[in-house]
Amino acid sequence: EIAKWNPKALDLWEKFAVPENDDKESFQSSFVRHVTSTLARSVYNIDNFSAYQATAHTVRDRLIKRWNDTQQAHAEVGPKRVYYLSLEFLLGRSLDNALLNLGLKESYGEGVEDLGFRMEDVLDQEVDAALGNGGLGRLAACYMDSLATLDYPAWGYGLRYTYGIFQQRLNDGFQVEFPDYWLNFDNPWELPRLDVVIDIYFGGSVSKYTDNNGRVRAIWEGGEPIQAVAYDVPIPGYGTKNCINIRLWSSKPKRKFDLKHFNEGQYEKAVQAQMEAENITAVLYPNDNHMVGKELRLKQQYFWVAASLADIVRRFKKSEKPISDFPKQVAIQLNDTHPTLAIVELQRILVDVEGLEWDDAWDIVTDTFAFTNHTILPEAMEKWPVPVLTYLLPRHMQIIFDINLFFLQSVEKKYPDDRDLLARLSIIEESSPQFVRMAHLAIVGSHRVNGVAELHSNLIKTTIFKDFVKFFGQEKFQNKTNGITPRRWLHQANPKLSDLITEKLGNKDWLKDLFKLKQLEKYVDDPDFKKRWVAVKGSNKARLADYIKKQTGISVNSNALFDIQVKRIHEYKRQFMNILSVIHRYNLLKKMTPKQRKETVPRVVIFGGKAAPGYYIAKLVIKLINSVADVVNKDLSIEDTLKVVFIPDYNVSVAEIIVPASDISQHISTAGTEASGTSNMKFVLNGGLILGTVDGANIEIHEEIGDENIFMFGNLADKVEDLRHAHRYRNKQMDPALKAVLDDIESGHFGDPRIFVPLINTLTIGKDYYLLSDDFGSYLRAQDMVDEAYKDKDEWAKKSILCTARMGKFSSDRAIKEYAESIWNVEPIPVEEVREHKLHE
Ligand code: KOT
Repeated sequence: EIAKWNPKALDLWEKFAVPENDDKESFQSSFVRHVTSTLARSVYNIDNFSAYQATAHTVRDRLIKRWNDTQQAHAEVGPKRVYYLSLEFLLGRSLDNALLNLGLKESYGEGVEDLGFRMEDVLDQEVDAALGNGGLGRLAACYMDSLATLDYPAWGYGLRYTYGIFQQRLNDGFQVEFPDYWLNFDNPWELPRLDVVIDIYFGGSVSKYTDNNGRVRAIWEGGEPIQAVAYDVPIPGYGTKNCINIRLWSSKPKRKFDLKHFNEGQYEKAVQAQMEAENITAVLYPNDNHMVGKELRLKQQYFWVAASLADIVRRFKKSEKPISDFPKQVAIQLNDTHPTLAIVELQRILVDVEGLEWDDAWDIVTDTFAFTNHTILPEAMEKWPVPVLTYLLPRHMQIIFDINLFFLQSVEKKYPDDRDLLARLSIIEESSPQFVRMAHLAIVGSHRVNGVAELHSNLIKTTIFKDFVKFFGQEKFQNKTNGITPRRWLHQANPKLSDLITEKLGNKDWLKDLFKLKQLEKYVDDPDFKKRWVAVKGSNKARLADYIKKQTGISVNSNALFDIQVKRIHEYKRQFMNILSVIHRYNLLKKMTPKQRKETVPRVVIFGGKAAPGYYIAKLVIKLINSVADVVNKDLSIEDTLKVVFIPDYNVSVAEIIVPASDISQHISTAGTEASGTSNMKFVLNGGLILGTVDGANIEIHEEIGDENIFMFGNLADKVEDLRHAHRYRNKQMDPALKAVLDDIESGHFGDPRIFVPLINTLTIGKDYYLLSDDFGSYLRAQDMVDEAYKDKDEWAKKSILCTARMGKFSSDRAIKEYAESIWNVEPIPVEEVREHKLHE
C-alpha cells in the first residue's frame, strides 16, 4: 500500500476536492481566483474576454471533476465501450452548452452579473471549435451529446487541427478564405495529456521471418516516428453526472532537430522533418462531400487511426481479458470511410504483433467494426492509389491485398464463374495504377453497414452496394436515421421557446424524451398559447434582423416571411435554383401595380454557407446571390416586398441565431442526392416550415408532421436516371420561366454577365446534371403555395406548433439508442450509482 491510500490522506483528498457547490458564491470565488491566478489580471484590467476566460475556467474545473469520476466509474465496472471515429467534430461553442447541461446557467448568470458583466456578452467572446465541414461533423457532435446524456461509456477519437474550417469573408460579392487559427488564445475546453504519447510510423520496409512454431510472419519496421499527443475534450451530458471524452491527437516530431544535418550546415534539412511532422494535424481539409486525393490527407487518416487503435488496445489490455474478448469490450463506429484504415491496422496488430492466426484475427476485426455511409455522390467516394499506399504503409498494403484475396475467394465459392461480380466487388479497382476502394474495404471489414435516412439506406442497398447485399444478405445493412440534440438546437439556441414549452408541459422532461413534445398538440387551438408562440418566433426574427444589420448593413423587416437556406454551397443542394427563383419573383414584383404589391407577402430570402476553396462553380453561386442582392435591395420600386441577404461565415454559433428565426427553410437537393440533411430537423424543431424536395430526411419529417405542414415538390428519386438520360440524348426544351431568368442574367441586369457564363453553362452545355430545369416549375408552384398559406397567420401558427410537437423522432437520443441496441450492443452506466455503490463498500 502506498502512503496516499492511508485514511488520513484520503480524508484530505476528500476535503480539498473541487467543491460540488454550484451556488452563486462559489462561482464568484472561483471566478475571482481565476482572474487573479490563472489570468494574472485584476478588477482594473479585466474585459469581457477575461470574464469569459474566468467563467470558462470555473466551468472547466467542474467538468474535470465529472470527467475523472466518469472515467473512474467506467474503469471500475469495465463495461463494453463504444468508440466513435470521426475526422470531424463540429462542436461550436462550449460555455453556454456546459452551463445548461450542468444546470449552472442561472446561478452563474446571476453571479457574473453581480461582478459587473452580462452573461450574453461573456458567452459571445468564445470562438467556435470548428473542426468540421458541415453535416457530418455536426452529426458527430450531436451524437457525443446524446451518448453523454444517455450515460453510455463512449469516447470519440479525432484530430486536433491547428486550423479548423476557414473563415469566410466577402470581397465584392466573392468568397475569400481566411485561416481559422482558433488556438490563438488558450483553449479551456481541452485537457492536454502530454504524457499520453504514441509513436506513429510511415514508410520503412517489411521483412519475413519464421517464428518458433515454424510459421512465416511479417514484421514492419517503419521510418522516423512521429508523435501523436493526446488532448482530451470533456463532453458533459444533460442532467447526468456522466461526462464523456473526445480524444484529439496532435502531431509532433519525435526528434526536434536533426543535429547531423545542422552540423553539416544544412539548416533547412535540419528542421524539415520537424515541419513535416507538425504538418499532419495542421489543417482540416475544407471539402464537403468531395474527395481530394492528397497524400497529406491519407497521412492524417493513418496517423489518427493508428494512434486511436493503439490507445484502445492498450486500454483493453488493462482488463487482462483474453484477446478473443476484444469485440465483447470494444465497438468501433467508422464515421464514413475516412477511418477505414483502422480495419487494416487492427488486423495488423492482431496478426503481426499479437501473433494470432489470420482467420481468428479477422473474426475479431469484423465483430468490432461497423460503418456508416453518408453519401452516394460519386465524387465523394474515397479511393487511394496502390503505389502511394505501398510506399507510405507497405505492410498495410499487403494486408489489404490479402483481405481482398480471401474475400474474393469466398465470393467465388458462393457464385462460381461470375468474373464480373468479382470485379464489381473487389476492394481493388483494376485500373492503372490500381486503386483501393475504401467503401468496399469498410463493408468487408465491418459486421454492420448503415445509411443515415430511410431513402438513403434503401438507395445504397439497391445502387452502390447492391452486390454486397447479394453476397452478405440484408441483415448486415441497416438504416439509422440521423438526429439532432434538442439541448443545443432548442434549449440553448431558442431559450424563449424552451421556456414556453417547459411552462406548458410542466417540467423539462421533454429535453430527455423529445416524444413528450406531442403534448403541445393540445394547445394548437388555444389563442393565448398561439399568440405567445408567434411572439417568440417574432422575437427570434428580430434578433436575426439585428444580426443581419450588424454583419451586412442590410435592413430587413421582421414582419416579412423569413425564407432561409443555410448549408454548404454545393451544386446538388441547388442554391442556384433558389436564387434563380428569387430573380423570377423580383421580375414579377416589378411588373405589379402598387395595389397588387400591397397584397403580396413580403419576403426576406436569406442564404449562408461556405464553398470549398477550389469549387469554382459553388463560388460563382455565392457571387450571383450577392449580385442579385445588390440590385434587389436598393430597388425602391418594389417597396420592401423583397430583400436578399447572404450572411457571411456561416458556422455553428451563427446557426444558433438563424435556426430559430425561420418561417420557411429550404432543403431542395435533387432527389436522391442529400443522404439525410440535419438542418431540416433543426428548423422544424424550432417551429419553421420546410420547402423541400422528396429527399433524405425530408421524407421522414413529412411522414411525422403531416401533409398540411410541409411544402414538398419536384421529381422523385426513381425518375432521376431517366431525366438525366433525356438531357443527355435528347434536346429537352427548357422551362420557359427558367429561360427568361437566365436571359435576364445574360442581359447584364445583375452585373457583368460574363462572370456567370460557366454557371449558366451547367444548365445548358453541362446538360443540367442536377435537374434544375425539371424541378423549376413545381418549385415555383410550391413557392406560391407558401405565400398563400402565410397570409393566414392563424393557420400558420397552428402549422408551426404542430411542426415542433411532432419532431420527437429526430432527437439524436433516439438515433443513439438505435445504434447502441442494434449495432454496438452497449449499455448505459449510471456514473452516480456506481460512485454511491463504491462509497458504501
Ligand atoms: C464526405 C467527404 C468529406 C467530408 C464530408 C462528407 C460528407 C458529408 N458526406 N456526407 N455528408 C453529409 O453527412 C450528413 C450527416 O449524415 C448528412 O446529413 C448529409 O446529407 C451528408 O451530405
